Amino acid sequence: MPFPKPSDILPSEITSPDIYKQRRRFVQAAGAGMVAGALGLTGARAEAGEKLSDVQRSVWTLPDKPTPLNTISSYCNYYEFGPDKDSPQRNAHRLQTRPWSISIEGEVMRPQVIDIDDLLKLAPLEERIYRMRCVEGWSMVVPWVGIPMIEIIKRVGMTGNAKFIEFYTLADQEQMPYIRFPLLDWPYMEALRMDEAMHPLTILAVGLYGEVLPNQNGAPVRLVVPWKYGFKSAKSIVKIRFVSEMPQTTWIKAAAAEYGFYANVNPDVPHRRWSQSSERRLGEFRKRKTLPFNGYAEQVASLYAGMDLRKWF
Ligand SMILES: Nc1nc2c(c(=O)[nH]1)N[C@H]1C(S)=C(S)[C@@H](COP(=O)(O)O)O[C@H]1N2
Ligand SMILES: [Mo]
Repeated sequence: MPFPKPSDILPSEITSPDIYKQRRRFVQAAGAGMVAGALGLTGARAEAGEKLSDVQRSVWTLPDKPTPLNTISSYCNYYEFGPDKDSPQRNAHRLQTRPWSISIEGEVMRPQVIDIDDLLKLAPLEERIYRMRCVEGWSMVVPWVGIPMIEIIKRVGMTGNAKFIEFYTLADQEQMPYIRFPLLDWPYMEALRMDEAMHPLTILAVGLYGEVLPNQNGAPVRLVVPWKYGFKSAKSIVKIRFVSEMPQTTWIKAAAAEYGFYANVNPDVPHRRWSQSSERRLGEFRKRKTLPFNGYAEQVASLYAGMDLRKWF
């Protein structure tokens, strides 16, 4: 799966575990002022926009020009906060991202509840510039900050029965104004096959542009799987469950004919109601051709060798 060459990683870019485990993840943003300073020693605030410290550049990155932060954080899908592209931006300030923990259960050797601040110390934080493609036909380029999903899998250890992995997200009527409406089957749940979850491109993101994630982009932690349509990338995860059977996800329950389990970006397989052959990158006028696996074919196509991708869309 070429594109990162280990030789491309300079030793100076690798923070030794001793260092990153001790250091606080959050450095005080200049504008955060006295309040952050007063709370500073715990590092527990982790507000959107706070700068993340010790972020390493990853070789799993593309040379595309990132979409502006302002666009990424204002043109969102997060139905718990409303149905329009700008509703998440308007409503997600109500989300409390601390304290926050993720329960890891099911077919694992060491089931556990991980506090978000411990999760941040599991591995060095990496910045990765990824292409993201929504099933609706728009795309963007996002400089995520996160850790590889494989690090969590290694920490809990999977049993021999673990074949799929489910990501459940928060569904709290107090904080999320649209949970009371049946837009989707709450809580929002997405899932991956185990080898997809273990692929080095699959990350849990905690930031973008070097800063703590805006709530509307899935704070405090969201999945990112860049070769799949955006809806696979579940936001604000509270539970990860290892299972033996392929689950019914939220979008399959909503419209099984339109949203498949795999949801790999595929210009040759139209959505029931529109073509997927091209896309509009936010901020650009002319449409681009959509690439198989969103441009990551070289890295991931082998995961699907021998599968009929029209059937397994
Ligand atoms: N919990 C939750 N996660 C979600 C969604 C959602 O509505 N709720 N929308 C998905 C869809 S359709 C897309 S395209 C991406 C959008 O992520 P972004 O707003 O950070 O670009 O989030 C995905 N994750
Ligand atoms: Mo989407």
